[in-house]
Amino acid sequence: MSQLTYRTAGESHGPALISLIEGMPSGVTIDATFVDAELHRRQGGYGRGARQRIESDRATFLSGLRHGETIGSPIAVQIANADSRLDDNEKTPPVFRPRPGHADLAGSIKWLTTDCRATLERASARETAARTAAGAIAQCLLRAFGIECFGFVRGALAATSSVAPTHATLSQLRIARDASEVYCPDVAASTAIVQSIHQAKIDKDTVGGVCEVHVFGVIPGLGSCASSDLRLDARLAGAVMGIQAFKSVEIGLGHEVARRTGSQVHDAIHFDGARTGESHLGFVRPTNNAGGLEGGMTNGMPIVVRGAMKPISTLLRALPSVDLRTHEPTQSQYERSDISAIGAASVVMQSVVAFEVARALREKFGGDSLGEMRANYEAFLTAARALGAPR
Ligand code: EPS
Repeated sequence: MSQLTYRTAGESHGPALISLIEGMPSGVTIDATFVDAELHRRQGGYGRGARQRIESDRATFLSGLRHGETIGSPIAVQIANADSRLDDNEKTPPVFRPRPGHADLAGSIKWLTTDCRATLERASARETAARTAAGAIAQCLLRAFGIECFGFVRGALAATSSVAPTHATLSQLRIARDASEVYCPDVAASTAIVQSIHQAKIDKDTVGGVCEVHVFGVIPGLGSCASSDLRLDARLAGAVMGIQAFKSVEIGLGHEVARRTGSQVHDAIHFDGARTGESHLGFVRPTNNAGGLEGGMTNGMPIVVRGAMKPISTLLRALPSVDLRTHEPTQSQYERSDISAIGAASVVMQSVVAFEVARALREKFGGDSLGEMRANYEAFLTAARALGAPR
């Protein structure tokens, strides 16, 4: 079974979140410490609300592992909610005044109720803990193929970092990112983002931002131009847009491609026979405007994806709304929330991007065990390197 999929279940204030991952080959070492570290990172970042002082997310593996290695069966992961109170009507009352920007209004109409509670419980970004667990597990598979993912905060409001991640600077960047309160590996931009979030708190407002993920070590040929649903760029965009509050996705240059001519966009192709051991197999591209994807397939350059998150839709100062029971004008209901979750969003984005790359890797190299998958991978690389080589 080489189709890698996952599904999550769970409400924000239900007993637990669940992630069910299918299609992992056997023999992959799951670094549970890394999974928990990613869950911990997702809980952090300047601007988070009181909920994160209640929760301390940890992954409990209910199936699919033996002695810390995958066995080829579905992997069920549980993350317990400490703030579990879904059936307590006093602590978790109905919500009749929908928050502009949240799923409240659309969901209440969809499910034919004037109470937005059920909608908001599932729509809540608390669910991203389960996606982070799935993404961290996918990253354990990617590591076995030398693939590394790096997600960070590119900017928020007026602040933008000009940092240009490379494979060679990855460890330094990780240190810089993890030292930043908003997961931005650029001290000046990080300070400015923290300041903006601080100001938003004073103003009873909220802040979104831009996250970026780079994936290093991906060989050419993942994804496919054969069908639109197989294009890896389309899948990455879908995965990123599937994160709560994300409103746009860019790959490589993104929107900037529309402001340049072809000669300023397309990455020249050179060949360096001394570098065939690198992920690009010697096909060196001096620029990476394509973000590692051409024709919906990886081209051996790092994958670069950016996503913009809107500001959190629960504001301390409330916004104009309507009471769903009477249709009278009112103010949106306040629910405890974050001022900004942009740092957390960068962890989630890294996770969902990693999962899509792992899914594409499974599709191309199949196999039921890691050994079989790796043998297929090596055979492909040997054949690819032989293409066009002088005989
Ligand atoms: C969220 C509202 C807040 C956030 C939550 C997302 O939850 P609560 O109402 O319990 O304070 O903290 O995010 C998380 C709990 C999390 O772990 O990321 C929302 O409405 O989307």
